[in-house]
Amino acid sequence: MRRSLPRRSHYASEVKPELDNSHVSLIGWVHEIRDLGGIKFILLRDVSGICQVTARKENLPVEISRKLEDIGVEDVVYVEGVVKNQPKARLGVEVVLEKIDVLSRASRPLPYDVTGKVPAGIDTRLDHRILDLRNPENNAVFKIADTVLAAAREFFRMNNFIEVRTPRIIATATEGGAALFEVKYFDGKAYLAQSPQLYKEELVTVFERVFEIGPFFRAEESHTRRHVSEFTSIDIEAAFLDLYGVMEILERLIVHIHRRVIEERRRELELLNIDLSIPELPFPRYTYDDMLRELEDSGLELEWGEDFGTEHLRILGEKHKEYYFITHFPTKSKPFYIQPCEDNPEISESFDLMYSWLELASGGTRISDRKLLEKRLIEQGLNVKAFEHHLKVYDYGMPIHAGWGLGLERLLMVLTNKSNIREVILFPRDKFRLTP
Ligand code: AMO
Repeated sequence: MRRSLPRRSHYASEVKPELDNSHVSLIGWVHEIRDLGGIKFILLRDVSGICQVTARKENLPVEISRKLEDIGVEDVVYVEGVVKNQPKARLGVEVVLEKIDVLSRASRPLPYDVTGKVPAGIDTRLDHRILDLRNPENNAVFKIADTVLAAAREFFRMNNFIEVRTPRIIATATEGGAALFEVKYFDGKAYLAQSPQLYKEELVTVFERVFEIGPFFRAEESHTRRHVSEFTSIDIEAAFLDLYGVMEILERLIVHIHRRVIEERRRELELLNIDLSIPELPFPRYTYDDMLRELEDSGLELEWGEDFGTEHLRILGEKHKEYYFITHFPTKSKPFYIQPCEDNPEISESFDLMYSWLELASGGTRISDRKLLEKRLIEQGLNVKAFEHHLKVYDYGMPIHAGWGLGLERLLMVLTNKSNIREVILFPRDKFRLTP
């Protein structure tokens, strides 16, 4: 027999002054209890928000009063009552309790304060992640993430991209060997994919425009606030475009995401105290050489060809506070698949999308000529034989193509104004964290 499930008439956020005198039923978690003797306030939380339930003991049957004595925070409860306008309550309204049932009891005391009144550092928060996420401010980030992902998919479909899924278990590195996770694979070994790079390039010969959103893995030795071992990459690859074409797609995607987040997540933005606006197009574009000159002017010189370190990025970020592109990096600083410029092969058709000092995405035009790709593999000290399957595809008709990879979590840090990437990942993984 099917068991009867508790049913709510309204979500907490739907309890509004318009419902004055209506009878409602709610289900949720007990967020907070305030007991003033004769009167008890229960803040009831569900996915939509928090609503005040007021129990005046003198008006209640003994049996219900007894149940109320026993209520603890984070218990799951079913509540029935009548809505009353109450200017003193947080939503201008309260539910005057008539009935309460405990559907599931939480242990007490709980190891962590969900309300956030007891401040906790990021490690304590992550150790108790599920309780931490029950705090509406902390889970607001992930409701925004939900909108970001839906908006990205919507944008890609509108622009004729097809969603693909490439392997996470792979035989060769694409983004440099150092950060590879090795896994035992039956009697041999394999690696966890660092990006969908080679597969997405191959797939443009079938679908012309592809995108993928998925987890990728990097064995990052350095413990920073912007690197983790498992991150989500939003990747595209498009035939018949060069770096300029895909940069335009990227900036339009960012604008589309801002627009959707503003439209759909007003409550979450308010909770996080964020005044999000739609960035202006086009984003400013600077070359690597422009940036080198800026650094020189600030007294922090960098040798041509070197990658920007954190201290360089911090200086650039002080002047460029929002979204901007850096283009034409030295070829030797970029992966083997990036196209060198025809008129100066020392420079590549590459770019990074930045927000202040944070790198959000990188991409570029790819090499579409097999001979040149083989030459670049050798120059980078890679084993050409290991790439045989990939190289063959270049004999089957490989168009000019370009693409990029955008770190979802880095973008979320920008949208939610968080300074540690771990805050925008449900269960982050880094060198020092494999649980929960
Ligand atoms: P890249 O290695 O620059 O390029 O990665 C692209 C974007 O992914 C994010 N990212 C990370 N986020 C969190 N933790 C990490 N350890 C981490 N590593 C990368 C960043 C970064 O900008 N195949 C190319 C992309 C392309 O050319 O299409 C690539 O992987 O936001």
